Amino acid sequence: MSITDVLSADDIAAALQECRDPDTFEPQKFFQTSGLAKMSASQVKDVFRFIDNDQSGYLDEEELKFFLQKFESGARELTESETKSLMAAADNDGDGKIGADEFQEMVHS
Ligand SMILES: [Ca+2]
Ligand SMILES: [Ca+2]
Repeated sequence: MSITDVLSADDIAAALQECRDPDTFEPQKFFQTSGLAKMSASQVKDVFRFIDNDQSGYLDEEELKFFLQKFESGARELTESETKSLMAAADNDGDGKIGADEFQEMVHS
């Protein structure tokens, strides 16, 4: 799939603009502005599978680093502290990776 199949290109551009500078990425703000927060649980899980580069069923820190680039290939990488706080925001069971359910709960929290 292409991310613009499920999200508006304008909304993605606006969400990326808000976190253009390093260490300004705020997960909830991004999910709101991009429109992700308004999507159904099953749509959010489609997006999860799209972000899960190696199709492992989990997002690890290496994949989270490239989170923004899954929305727009020219976007920046997340910094180490942004990657860690995104992981912490979703990783409810503390296993160091984000499953589809954890991702969906974070988006809709
Ligand atoms: Ca993975
Ligand atoms: Ca987890």
